[in-house]
Amino acid sequence: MLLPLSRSPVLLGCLLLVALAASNGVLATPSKAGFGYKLVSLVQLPHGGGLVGYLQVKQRTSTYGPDIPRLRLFVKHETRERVRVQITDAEKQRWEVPYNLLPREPAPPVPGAKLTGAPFTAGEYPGEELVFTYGRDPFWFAVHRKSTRQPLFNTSAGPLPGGIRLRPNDPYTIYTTDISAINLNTDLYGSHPVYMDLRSLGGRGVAHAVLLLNSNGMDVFYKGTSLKYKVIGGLLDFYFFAGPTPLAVVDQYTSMIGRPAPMPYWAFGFHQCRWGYKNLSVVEGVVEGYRNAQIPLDVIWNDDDHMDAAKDFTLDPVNYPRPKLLAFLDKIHAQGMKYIVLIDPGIAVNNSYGVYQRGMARDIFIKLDGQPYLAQVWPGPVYFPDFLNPNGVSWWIDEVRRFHDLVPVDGLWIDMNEASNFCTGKCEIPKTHACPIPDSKTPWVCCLDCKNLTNTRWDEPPYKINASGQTARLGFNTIATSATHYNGILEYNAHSLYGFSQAIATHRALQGLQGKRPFILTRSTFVGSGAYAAHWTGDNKGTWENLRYSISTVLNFGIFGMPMVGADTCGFYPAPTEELCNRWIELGAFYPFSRDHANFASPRQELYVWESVAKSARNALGMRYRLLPYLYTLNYQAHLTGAPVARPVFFSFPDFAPCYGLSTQFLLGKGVMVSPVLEEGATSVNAVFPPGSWYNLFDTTKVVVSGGPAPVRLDAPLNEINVHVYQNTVLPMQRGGVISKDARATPFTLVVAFPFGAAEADAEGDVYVDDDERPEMVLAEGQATYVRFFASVRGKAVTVRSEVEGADSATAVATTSPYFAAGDNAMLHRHDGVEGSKKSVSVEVGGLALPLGKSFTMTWNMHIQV
Ligand code: MIG
Repeated sequence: MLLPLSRSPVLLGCLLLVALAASNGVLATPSKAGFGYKLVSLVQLPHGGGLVGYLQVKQRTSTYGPDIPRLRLFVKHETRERVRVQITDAEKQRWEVPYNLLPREPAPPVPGAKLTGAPFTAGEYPGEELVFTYGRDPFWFAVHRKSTRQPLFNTSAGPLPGGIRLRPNDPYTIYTTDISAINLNTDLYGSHPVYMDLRSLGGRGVAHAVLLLNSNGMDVFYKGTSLKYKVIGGLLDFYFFAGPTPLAVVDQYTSMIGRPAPMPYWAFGFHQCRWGYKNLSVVEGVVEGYRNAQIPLDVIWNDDDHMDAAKDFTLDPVNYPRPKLLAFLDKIHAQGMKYIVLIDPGIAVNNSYGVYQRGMARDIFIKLDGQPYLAQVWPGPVYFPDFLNPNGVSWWIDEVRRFHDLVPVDGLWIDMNEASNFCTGKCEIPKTHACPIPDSKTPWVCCLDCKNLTNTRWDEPPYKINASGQTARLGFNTIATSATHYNGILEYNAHSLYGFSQAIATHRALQGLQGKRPFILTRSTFVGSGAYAAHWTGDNKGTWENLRYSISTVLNFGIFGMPMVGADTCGFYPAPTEELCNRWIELGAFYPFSRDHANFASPRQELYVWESVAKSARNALGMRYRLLPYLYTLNYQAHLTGAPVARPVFFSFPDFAPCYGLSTQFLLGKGVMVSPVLEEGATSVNAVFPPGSWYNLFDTTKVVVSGGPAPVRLDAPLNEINVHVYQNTVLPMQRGGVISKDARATPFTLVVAFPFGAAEADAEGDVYVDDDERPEMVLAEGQATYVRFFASVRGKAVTVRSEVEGADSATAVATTSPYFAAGDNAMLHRHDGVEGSKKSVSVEVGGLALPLGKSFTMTWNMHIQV
């Protein structure tokens, strides 16, 4: 529930008063004496099936409509570390996130056969890690940790411990909205009603998470001592994840919502995009500009400029003629570069447009009053395909296939899928004037004839969430909330699932089509989107403030299970300064998803435009490309365990409370710290380092030995960014290059970092290698290799040992020569420490070749003088 942008991703403290779900019946927990519900029965289902109980309303109210008289409570410890508490109408089924979109354990149906079990009379219901407790009259519930009895959540709104670091903001509105990301404290493109809570207890950091799985609009109020959810539909379906470490939390969370999608290797290369590459020659010139400047570039993008009259899946015959585009793609593909284009969900209403005709023939558009719902986006009048409709999905898969036959794109960018509409309400094509294709210079002017819908409870619900900062119109600049999807599903309920459902359909389309690992970039996201797509943070501004916000947004998405994320480097609009663009690429080079993108009205901001920016880019992206094997290994780990690629510092140092609120620095993986300059005019940065030795990756002779929370002042001249590797780390690196395909063919180097001056210490690391084309990212013999590195320094000897996962016949290669040699390229650099007589023991082992899919073990014995 941490909205992007405005705050650090840390919630400290706990508490909670739950909720209220209005609109087809209200369910409310007690706030005033005599109100709320009482628990009238409770049974334990056999075979660990959970608890089922019934709640009776105590005294009816009609604040937001009639109360639901009887509620059904369902509690289940679904895993050791996860408990689910679901409250819904006992008599009739309510809307919930469709199980086919987000597969999960079913709850018993309502209404259903009477559930029988043994009466449950105990005061608490323990699982392995978490305990559910409750009160009968009035009904309340709480969840606490079994081991420590520490309370995590309590609806009786008692006083709770801990300080809160979250900036109070009333309310946090969650409802997918196309509102540019420069706006703070508002609903944005995605819906993630989840938070992570990290507390320092007796010097130890302890984390858990709470998800309210619900796709309806909601306001969440944070009062400093409590949270209140005001949800306008669906169920109260809470999931509690026990942690207790931040990594355990994301592991537990993504095991439920879906593991992050594996990304192809090239996706970790650098991407260049712009709205307004008006023809193919301009695009060719950009690729050339990067080559000439020797700045890495893997992927070149088109926004909607390649389209014929802004219509999806078409090519502008004049500016992007197909034969020329194909020749260009042949050329860049041969070099290992990739090409991605944008599509919008709105399909132009146009009888001579095949995509539209086929959609009409298959009846797959969202409807209002029995007719396709008419909206307006870039092509003018449009209909929105319904991705909840199985025919809509198969139609989409077919359209993607047809487009791919036309243009062999390597991925798709799905924009505007909140969904965004230039009009509001029920609209018609005007009879009196033409409705032209909107000019991108005067966007957002609705040319349809529209009337606001005020006549249904879905358009004007009794409780108005604060969507778009408006208090009146839920359907403002989106699909009317009384419109219907497949099977009569209301837009009111499914609104925030639109981008999620489109990402799933697009993923299926690309996967089936290419037999390769799909790459999809989506703007609107929901719980579980990370299993299908990458995300960029939307329309940001080229300001220092927005540069800073990008970090917390990126970190939030890592926690949301969507680790492939980045912000538009140098800002989407209006115009970055040269200095800002320097600092932005230095930071952006370390976003998991690294792309420069700009608005048509912005001046050109490709990285070669300014010589100083080019220099910063060569430096920072040069380091990124050397770190590609590490980033790709983080991608593998994200896919296995949900571990974010870019992480808050507290993920590795949960006991180091001074880093809890830190969103000016972050970690890549476990031990690579990025400390960017975020202030105009600064040439140094005050960085916080958890205790230990941190080696500057650009020059490992520079070491920070941190003793505690006091910030360390680091030099940061205009073209330099500080990136440090933590002690006890073995970092796999290669030589880099300007295209990832070439970079990944270069020799490996291991950077091994020990505590500064230590005579005895260990370090470890790992690397995952595969061909990056297969849809699955798994360790399979002959297809992928996963190597773990162990290094130790004992006295004067450094040993590096590697183990291949799954290899039974490992061979050992050992040398005892003082300076390691294992092949002609092998080298060992020893760096002497900088401080007095103490010597640093950061070493680099080079000349490492990792055969793909082969079992092997390498051992080195290296003696260095320390
Ligand atoms: O109404 O396709 O966030 O990245 O350049 C604007 C044009 C539509 C919004 C996206 C932005 C993209 C732009 N799109």
